[in-house]
Amino acid sequence: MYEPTPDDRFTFGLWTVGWQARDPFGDATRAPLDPVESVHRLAELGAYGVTFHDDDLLAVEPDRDRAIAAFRKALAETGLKVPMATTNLFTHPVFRDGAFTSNDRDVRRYALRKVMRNLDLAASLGARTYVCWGGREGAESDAAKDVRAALARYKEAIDLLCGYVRERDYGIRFAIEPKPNEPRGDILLPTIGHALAFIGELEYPDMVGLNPEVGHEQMAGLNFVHGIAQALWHGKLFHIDLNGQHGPRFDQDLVFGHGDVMSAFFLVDLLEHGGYDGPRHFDYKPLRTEDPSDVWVSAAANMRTYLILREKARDFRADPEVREALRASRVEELSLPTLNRGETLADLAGDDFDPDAAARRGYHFTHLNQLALEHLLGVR
Ligand code: GLT
Ligand code: MN
Ligand code: MN
Ligand code: MN
Repeated sequence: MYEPTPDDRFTFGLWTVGWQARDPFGDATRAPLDPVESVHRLAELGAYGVTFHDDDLLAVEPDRDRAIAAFRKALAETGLKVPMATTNLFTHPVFRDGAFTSNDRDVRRYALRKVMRNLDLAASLGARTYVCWGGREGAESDAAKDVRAALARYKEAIDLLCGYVRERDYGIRFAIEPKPNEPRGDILLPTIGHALAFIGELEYPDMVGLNPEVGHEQMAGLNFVHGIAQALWHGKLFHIDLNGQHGPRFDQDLVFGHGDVMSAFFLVDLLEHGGYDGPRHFDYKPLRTEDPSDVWVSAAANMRTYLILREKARDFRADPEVREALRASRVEELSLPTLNRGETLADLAGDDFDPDAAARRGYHFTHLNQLALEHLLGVR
């Protein structure tokens, strides 16, 4: 039960299991992890694929060609796929004021080169999605950044990179990952909504979507399930970062479900029944308290939690009492267009609607929510 297989399409960033647990107050508690070991371990646990930043491949082998060759060999031995890749535009001090939107033009030019080089590798490994997390694109003070100019440079960068991918026929789409703050005081494109609006201004909007992360929206106090529903509605959920978070505070990157579990339940319900067919990608950090062996316990926990929630969500949808409660709450009625086909606003005049009578009809949402909670808690 709850044993993951590649058909479940679970993927992990190399930087997740490989996190050495350095934080702003303390040194690493774990040694660097060889990407080759990560690939083998994740395959044994039943994952479908791995994702990486250009620099993740160099964790133990500084020679890029040799590191890539070893990675390719591990992929071939295990059958693990690389559906997504991304660029590290945040660790090196050169990116201290950002990459695509650094005030320093030379840095912006270097950032584009760094992305192009890894796009070539990503394409050769079969990746179809390229994530852009602009963690350093932002500011600590409003005097320091001309935000309108920064957005123009952000657009310039994404437009150029889309052009690069089209020229080379890589078949890759970009996924922007919003985050409100950390490491910058304020990050550009802080939420799903901001990023969606930005995409509408791009030269190739069809090539650009989102990679929302659970914790990042929750850091901003937002409802992640609503954000994902809106991304799906726009056709923009290209990829997703699953993890856990306890409300607005620093980015915790907990194991999926180890934060707001009720939200995780409704998220899985939405992903499974809402038309998302991309990888289920975990972007979490094994706790700093943990031993190297616990890293794999935590990797397995992400997948197991997802599978448990998937089963609970299916049971919830199949439960006759839930169906009755959904009807009583008129949830399905919302899918009915407000005007009939052929009707115009003028036809509304003919309605003999009694607002006082309608105001007496409650929605019984509490019962519906309790049924969800009871499925989640395993008592139904
Ligand atoms: C970094 C960040 C994540 C992003 C990764 C992609 S890197 O670890 O915290 O949320 O998804 O660049
Ligand atoms: Mn995060
Ligand atoms: Mn992420
Ligand atoms: Mn049940």
